[in-house]
Amino acid sequence: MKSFRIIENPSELGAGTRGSSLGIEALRIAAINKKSKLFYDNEVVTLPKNNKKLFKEVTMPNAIRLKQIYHRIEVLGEEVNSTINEKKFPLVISGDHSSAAGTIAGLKKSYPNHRIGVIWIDAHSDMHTPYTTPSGNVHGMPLAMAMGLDNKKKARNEVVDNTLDYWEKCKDLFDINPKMNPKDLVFIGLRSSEVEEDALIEEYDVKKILVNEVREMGTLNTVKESLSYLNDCDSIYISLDVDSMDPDITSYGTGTPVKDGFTPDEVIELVSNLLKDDRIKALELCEINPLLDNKNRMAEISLVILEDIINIINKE
Ligand SMILES: [Mn+2]
Repeated sequence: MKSFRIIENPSELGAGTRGSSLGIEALRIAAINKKSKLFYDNEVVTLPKNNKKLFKEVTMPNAIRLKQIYHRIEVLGEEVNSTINEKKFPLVISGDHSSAAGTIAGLKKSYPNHRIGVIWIDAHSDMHTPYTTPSGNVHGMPLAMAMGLDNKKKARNEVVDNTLDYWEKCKDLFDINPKMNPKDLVFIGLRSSEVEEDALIEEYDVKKILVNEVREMGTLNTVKESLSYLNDCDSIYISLDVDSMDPDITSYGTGTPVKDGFTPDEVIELVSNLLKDDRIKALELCEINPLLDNKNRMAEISLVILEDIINIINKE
């Protein structure tokens, strides 16, 4: 049995569309309606809301709210680190995906000598930087932060000094930069990335397994291939963006939906089987946006995914 600690991180500072900080509350409501004990049987730690910052004017257009996001990923990273130190398994539920930079940093802080692997189940590659981002939304940057990449070769933005100060702080979080290597990253379900990100994926030959490839080889072989690719990693983190799923099968209750993704069952099979490997040390689910949804469907589907995963793992 794994002893889970749910870390609720109701922050949406990194998203371009408002509402993902409500994803956690939406998940709780789904749990109450479905008589789920997810938030009752497991220990829950809730990080403070930080929505007030959204009333402030944007001063860093190439990395919007980066100062506040830096403070948030630090707080989240500390919580992930203390959860692991207390021999619990962090199940992070976040608003927007910029949080992942904090979770990876927390894992690296717990295991500074470990080689960290990351399995990124997401429609997007989230490898932008302030130099390359077309939107300025930091939820498209957490992997570049964790890997300490600037991608100046593909720069399109003139980035102002203050932004760079905080970008450096984010990369240097907990005085470890980089936290991981692009060779230790696996994309599963990637189907929407921009040319600047594609250049990095090509330069570092990042491993990716597309939705149709998962279907061809099956979820179990995908799990085996991902874990054997990360053979030299000591600790692994799984990041699950709900937009990895097909919005036409699931819901459009997420900020940046992309068609032709996974079914919920495929996600359950992937994640529950990945978690059987003891090197998996943290799991995160993010980007539920109930304001974009119809009758809270994405939260209900996410609840089923989390419950099934925990049940399968605890039956082992
Ligand atoms: Mn994402």
